[in-house]
Amino acid sequence: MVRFDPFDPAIPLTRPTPVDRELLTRLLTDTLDRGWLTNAGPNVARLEEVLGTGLNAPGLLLTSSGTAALTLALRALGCSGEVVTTPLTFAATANAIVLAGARPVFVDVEPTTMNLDPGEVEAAITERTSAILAVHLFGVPCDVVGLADVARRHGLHLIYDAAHAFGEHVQGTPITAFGDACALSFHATKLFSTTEGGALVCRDPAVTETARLMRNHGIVGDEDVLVVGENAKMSELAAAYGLAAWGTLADECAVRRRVAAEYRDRLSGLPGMNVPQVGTWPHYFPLRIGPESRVNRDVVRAGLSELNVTTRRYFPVLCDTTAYATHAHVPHARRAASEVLCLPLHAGLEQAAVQRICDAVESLVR
Ligand code: T4K
Repeated sequence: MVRFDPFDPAIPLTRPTPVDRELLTRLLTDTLDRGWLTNAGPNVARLEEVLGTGLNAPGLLLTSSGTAALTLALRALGCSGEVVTTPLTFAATANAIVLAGARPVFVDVEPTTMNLDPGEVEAAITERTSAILAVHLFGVPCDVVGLADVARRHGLHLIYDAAHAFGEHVQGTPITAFGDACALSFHATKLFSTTEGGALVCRDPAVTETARLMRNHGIVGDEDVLVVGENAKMSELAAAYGLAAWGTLADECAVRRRVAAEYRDRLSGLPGMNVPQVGTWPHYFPLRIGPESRVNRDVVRAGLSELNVTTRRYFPVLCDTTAYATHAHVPHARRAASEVLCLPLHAGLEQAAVQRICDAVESLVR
């Protein structure tokens, strides 16, 4: 292998999308002057309007995190018993099911998209199943037609975790319009961020109203608690950050698409490399390093780590983790989990750095 000098400073996996600092300063100053920091403040109302219109997602509710949005969705829809889901996701997906009082049932994914396989979902349905919770992993849309068909025929709720799919569409329809509810994450590592935060979009306005109520402890008026809720509210400071981030997204996406294209150009021809197509709103670059490669994914990861390049093995299969430990039969998910290596993807990556990362990968696998 050719020797390369390590990057100094290190290359992070991602970097928060830059915000309009002048606007943020003004919004924060106004917020502090108002002395209204949370509980249905004007920044939250404005950001709900901006995102609801910008994403064509009427009724969008901001939440304190993507996890809170998922939990609210499950609870507002009344899901209980078993929820069929994917094991190839961030822990939050399954954690939300448990937090909502149900049990996750893990089934296998499709080998190519790495998203829930509708056939596997159907085979796992029992009389206790109340819902399907699917993830648009790495922004690649699920088989929305197949999953809707299974949900309809079995009378199940269908919820989407779109934490990686902010802004994406399926044949012109916004990703948030599929299923009974769709959750977004605005964590600092996401393309669109409010530092911590998320959003929920529900198909039925009555469910939106239940979720809105549950987001603030289920309290109505001054005294009554109508339903058991939680504190899933976004703060005014987080919403101000989101308002200042919204205008910078187009530039960030354009650079990320260029970086992804450079990775594709350089890595596609290498043996065993399965190089992803990223969407219009790229979050991740999940390279798959298959058995035809001379070295496996972990060797490439270790080599890049020596060069101070941060990568991630997103995601360990949840049904094999200590907390879930059901060891379900999910061979496609396990294979994907052993092959995926997310490479750095953000607008702070200069072309020369991308080329050096590709040189290093090439030298490791050749
Ligand atoms: N569903 C799915 C499918 C998800 O992926 C997630 C979250 C959720 C639901 C739940 O949404 P939230 O409740 O979180 O809103 C991160 C995030 O904590 C998590 O939000 C995210 N998915 C998950 C995929 O990644 P880590 O532990 O891998 O991130 P960390 O801290 O190692 O950072 C990764 C890179 O980002 C590093 O290179 C450093 C850089 N970074 C990180 C932070 C926090 C920054 O540059 N600035 C920062 O502020 O979990």
